[in-house]
Amino acid sequence: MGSHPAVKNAVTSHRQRRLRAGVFVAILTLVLAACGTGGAQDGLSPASERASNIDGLFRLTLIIAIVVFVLVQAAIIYTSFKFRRKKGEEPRPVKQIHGNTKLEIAWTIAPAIILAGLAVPTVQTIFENAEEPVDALEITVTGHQWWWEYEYTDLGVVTANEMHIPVGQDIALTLTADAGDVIHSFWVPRLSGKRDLVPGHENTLTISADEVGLFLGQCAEFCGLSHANMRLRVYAHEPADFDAWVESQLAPATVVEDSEGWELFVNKGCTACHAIDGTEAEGGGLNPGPNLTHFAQRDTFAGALYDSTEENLSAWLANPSELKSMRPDLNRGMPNLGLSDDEIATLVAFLQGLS
Ligand code: HEC
Ligand SMILES: [Cu+2]
Repeated sequence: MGSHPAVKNAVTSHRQRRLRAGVFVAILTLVLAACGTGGAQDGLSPASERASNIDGLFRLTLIIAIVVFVLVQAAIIYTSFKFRRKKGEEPRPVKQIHGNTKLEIAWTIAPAIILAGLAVPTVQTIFENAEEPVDALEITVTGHQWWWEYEYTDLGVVTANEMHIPVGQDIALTLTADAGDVIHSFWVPRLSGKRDLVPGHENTLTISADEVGLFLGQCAEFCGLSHANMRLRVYAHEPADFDAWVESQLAPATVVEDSEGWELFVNKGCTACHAIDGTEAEGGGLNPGPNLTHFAQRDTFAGALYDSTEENLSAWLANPSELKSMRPDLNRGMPNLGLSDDEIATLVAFLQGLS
């Protein structure tokens, strides 16, 4: 016939406590999971000199912060035990005090000295990382809502989202965005620092990789609807492999200009937004999309969000906005072109033939 109210309360609060403990453990697990090192986007395992400089500065700051933390916590614990109310004492201390000028001056000056000290290696790192790159490969990076365009200015290669670089060489990036776009930020934590791409303005950033591998990054400046879907990849190769990649990028597009795929590509208006070098597909316009000349050489598409599989590409052509939030009505992103299943299959085969 229902339990006593007090018993019921005890049961509820016990449950609540267990629930709270469960939530706490879940959150702690998530936070700790984020601390693992060695990830492809982990600034704590730098793979270049500049990223190492930043990492070193972070570690120095962290050590100082830990010392400060331990000292402050120790002082708090010490005072709360030492000056706690003992049995039989008045709730309000008999002797009232107000402030301590010497202590206050000390804890104002001490942080100021620590910060002034930290400023020295900080400024040093900023200058070191801003040093002119030597013998650099030049790439212009243009941030678009919501994908990356790379132009290898000396080599004549244009590609999207996936950057290929040789190991052990400085890569001089010129970072910009089109007028009318918004600010983006280029960040590959293992290869260098972070730098903004500002519409109508050019910033520079030097990156490099000491080892062969795939390094991940993403847009680090909130840039609207698909900011979180604006990812990027940097593939670092041995110089010979990089040269081979450049060669394959410079080869003419493998387009058969009277094929069914090509006809559809032209008739459905893909050519208006997408360039295929060496054909009449020039791209550009109000809402340019990635250069597709060697699209089949890319592992991923749509801001490095999806693997370039037949299934994903079919879904993309059927309704791009379902795979990635975009606003084609505002000239941001790829519109739904109302393609039939047959047309999609033909176009996917065409895209996968662009090697
Ligand atoms: C109005 C311009 C426009 C038209 C027309 C258009 N696209 Fe796109 N397309 C885009 C934009 C913009 C993106 C980049 C979307 C993103 O990743 O945010 C894109 C992305 C793509 C991608 C992924 C490229 C990559 O490397 O990430 C493919 C493939 C593609 N489009 C194929 C097509 C095909 C095939 C057609 C014709 C049926 C077409 N597009 C028509 C604007 C357009
Ligand atoms: Cu962005």
